[in-house]
Amino acid sequence: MATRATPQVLEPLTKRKAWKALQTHYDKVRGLHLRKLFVDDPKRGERMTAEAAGLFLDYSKNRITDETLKLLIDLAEESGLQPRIDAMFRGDKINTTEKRAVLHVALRAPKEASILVDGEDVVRQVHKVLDKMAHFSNRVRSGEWKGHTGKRIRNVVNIGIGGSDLGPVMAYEALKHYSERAMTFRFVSNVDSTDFVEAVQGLDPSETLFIVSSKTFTTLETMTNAHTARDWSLQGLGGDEKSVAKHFVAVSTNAAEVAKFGIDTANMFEFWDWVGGRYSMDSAIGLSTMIAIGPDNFRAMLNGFHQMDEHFRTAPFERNLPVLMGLLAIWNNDFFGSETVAVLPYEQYLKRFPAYLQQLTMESNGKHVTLDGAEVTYATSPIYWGEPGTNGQHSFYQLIHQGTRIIPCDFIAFSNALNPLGRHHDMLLANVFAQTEALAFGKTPEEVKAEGTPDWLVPHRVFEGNRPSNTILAERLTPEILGKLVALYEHIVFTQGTIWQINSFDQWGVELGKVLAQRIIPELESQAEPALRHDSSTNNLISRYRKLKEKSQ
Ligand code: G6Q
Repeated sequence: MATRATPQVLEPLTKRKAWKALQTHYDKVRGLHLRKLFVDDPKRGERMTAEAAGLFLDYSKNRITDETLKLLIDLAEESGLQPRIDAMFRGDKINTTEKRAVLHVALRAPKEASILVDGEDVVRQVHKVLDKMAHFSNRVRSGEWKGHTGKRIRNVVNIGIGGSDLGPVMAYEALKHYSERAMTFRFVSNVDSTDFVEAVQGLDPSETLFIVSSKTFTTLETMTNAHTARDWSLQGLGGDEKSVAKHFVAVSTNAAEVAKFGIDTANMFEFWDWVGGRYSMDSAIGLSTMIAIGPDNFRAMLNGFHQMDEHFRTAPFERNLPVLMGLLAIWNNDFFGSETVAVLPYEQYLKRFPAYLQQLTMESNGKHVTLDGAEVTYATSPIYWGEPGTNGQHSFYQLIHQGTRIIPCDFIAFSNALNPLGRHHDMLLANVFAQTEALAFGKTPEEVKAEGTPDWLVPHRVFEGNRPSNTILAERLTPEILGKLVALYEHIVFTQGTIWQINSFDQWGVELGKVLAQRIIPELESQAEPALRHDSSTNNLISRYRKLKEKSQ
């Protein structure tokens, strides 16, 4: 266990010594070009790299010097990063606004570990649920678990939203290569009825299992979809209420609501309030993932998560992947003023990874007050976005190369294809390397002219370069590597949240939406004209909707 001391009283971020030093330093280095940095230090591309748990990180194409790195690490230390890491792993209630521990790391702790929350060993609870999930997954996969009419289950539909959907969808897509191809997996999240209708299109209710995934079991979208699914299932199975037990299971922290819905709590897979929704894909929320890839692959994924956890907890900051990437993102965000980060996986199976990261990063660190409730005076989470390469290259990369904004990029690539075909993989990887090179070094007017470009066209073909990127290389996308990648970004978020001194684990912005919609629903559904008491815009929109609806009925 690392032993850096907790700073007695944490200064506000902009008053910290390292922050001020970084400001002075930024004025000195902001004009430096990556072209020069690489010429001055021919070994830079080998030096500014780090490797852990099978992930290789090249961060040399960031606009940094050795001094920048040193100051960023000073900032992490001055911000009490190590003590806060230790506090998380210990199970301290660091989610102060919800008075909860933050223990997604316990979800992948080995059996022999022990972490106490309110006197209970949560690792024991985790493994109990994992075993129950494995038992159930095996029964469904083998056909031992039968539907109401005696047929085996061939279709699994996960119903959930936000943290109870994005992880399962992403993991299913990412690990499709390892999935049971004889089964169909679908996901319903949106309260838009189209989502449900399309998800069950062509499915036979007698062969379909619904997993209702909801931490609270009260979320409007999920409960609406779950009731619709119940009706669909019952209708297809002759209306026998007993069939629900064979076609519905729940993943939740709320046993009372699960029972109220009619699901036998014996078929409920539990998780706990110390697992945040967006940190839950490796909890029971991953039941659909486990059924798809099997318990062994699921455990391999957990092992990957755990390896990255251990790296984050114990590695010195200068070699610590999540710490380095978190700090570099802060450098780009708070000093260069970059407002977004593009995540660009060159692996088709990771097509939902950027969408998954949007919730993880932005719901966690899209905050405007510090832990003490004071308004922040600096930018917090950048906007994360992205698409798999090379598709993005034929679309928005134009702006990344030649637009007026600086968009730091995370490129993610693998040395081995899961579906090798001829020269495809070399071509794919050539594109990754070419992009990072072009972004960093660009093309000068002299180079463009030397290609015989007429003078009037030269400015259009110039690439300024100096655009920062990280490259993450791994051997191949396996369940274990996926676990490592997700844990890497979880801990990047943690690192950033600690420096910004915000609570990365609450989501009051999401709660507000949940409450407001509940107020408006009766105003849309009531027979009598409701007395609307919103602002004039909202009142008008509601009235218009009611009129249009009436007209078409
Ligand atoms: C995640 C958020 C949010 C949550 C959904 C679904 O961190 O809290 O995205 O996961 O609102 O909530 P339930 O799982 O309770 O239905």
